[in-house]
Amino acid sequence: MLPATDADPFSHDVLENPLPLHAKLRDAGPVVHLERYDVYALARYEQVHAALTDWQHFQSAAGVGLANFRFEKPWRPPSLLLEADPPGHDAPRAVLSKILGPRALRKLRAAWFADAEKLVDEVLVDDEFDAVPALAEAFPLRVFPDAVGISKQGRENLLPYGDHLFNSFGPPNDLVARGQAKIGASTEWVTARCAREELAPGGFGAAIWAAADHGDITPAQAPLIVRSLLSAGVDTTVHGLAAVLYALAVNPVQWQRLRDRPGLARVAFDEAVRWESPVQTFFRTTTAELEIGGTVVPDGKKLLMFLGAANRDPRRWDTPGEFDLFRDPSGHVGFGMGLHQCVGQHVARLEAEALLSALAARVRTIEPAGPARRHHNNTLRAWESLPVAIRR
Ligand code: HEM
Ligand code: OVM
Repeated sequence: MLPATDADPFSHDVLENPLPLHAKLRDAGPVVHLERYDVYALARYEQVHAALTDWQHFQSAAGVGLANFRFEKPWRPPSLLLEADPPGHDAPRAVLSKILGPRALRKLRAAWFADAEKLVDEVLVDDEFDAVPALAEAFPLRVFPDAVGISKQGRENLLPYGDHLFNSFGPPNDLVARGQAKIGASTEWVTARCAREELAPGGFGAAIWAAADHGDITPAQAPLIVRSLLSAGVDTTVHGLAAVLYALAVNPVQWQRLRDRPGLARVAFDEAVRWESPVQTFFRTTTAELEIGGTVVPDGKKLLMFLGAANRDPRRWDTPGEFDLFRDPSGHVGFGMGLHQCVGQHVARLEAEALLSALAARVRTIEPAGPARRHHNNTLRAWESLPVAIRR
């Protein structure tokens, strides 16, 4: 028998604290019917991992949100990466993998470390500050748009655009309605930034256009691939950095470990991506009648993968609720897995390594200085405010 629930994963209660729903879904069975949306939920690591690594049966081209692109018109032209299947997915993916790969990022490393040190020195003038605007937002906004190569003007559109995009993967609830009312201008601004003549030489954007000149992708594909960077590259790292700062602030023993061994910065970030899962969920669509854990899921159904629940599944992780720099977090699905696994993960890790290294070299203790506040988003586990007190 297929377990079912009328719980709404996109209600404000759940967005404030999704952990109780995650536990309930994992314990209900390998697949659970969400009656409210007629979709199938996967919350255990085994089934989420299996769905992520089987693109033939769990497709993305019908959209990775609740909307089924077979029947509903997408609110923007679909992403050539996220919302595509092979063979169309292959060329855009190959191009971005190279442009955002570890080798290509080596030339940004020194500058990003220097930028992080400058920002941290500015922020540490105060011994109390809000780490969300001061660090988690400020650092990506300082380095990433420059790396893409877009104009300075209008960058305040980036976070609202991403926030609305990640809301739009969920149901058309109040969060989407509020965004829709004011997102038109940001969408126009983002779209305009993707043109060849807008992108500074040497940046990720210019490299995408160079790949079109080289014939690896078509000129018509280039602007949409630039759009993927502006869509997925900012809010994700903001909330990823906020997650690791929160984790370290509430776990002083882990902060001391990082201070003692600054080489743990990367592990700290990946462990925070596991522990918090800044991207909580994505959907897939079944391409055949499937059997999952003994129950039958019909063809053409939307299926919701709870990355955050898989990343804390006690069937896979020891003491999953603990943020622990001595564990090996590899294998977490916070960046996805398989064909669509985050193509920007090396960018995200480099940002985190730069910022955490600068902090660890300067800050003896960091602790909460008031209640942290969440920002509700249908897809992101996001932050509004994270007041901290530091001692140098
Ligand atoms: C894909 C999470 C940072 C660009 C993904 C996926 C996840 C994810 C879970 C898989 C989607 C799926 O399977 O349907 C994150 C997290 C980040 C982050 C948690 C930060 C902590 C970035 C950055 C960029 C980026 C910095 C750009 C520079 C992309 C793109 C895809 C993707 C273009 C689609 C790849 C494909 O479908 O082949 N990300 N991401 N992400 N990410 Fe990230
Ligand atoms: C894209 C895109 C947008 C949002 C998220 C994402 C997490 C990718 O436009 O390709 O990956």
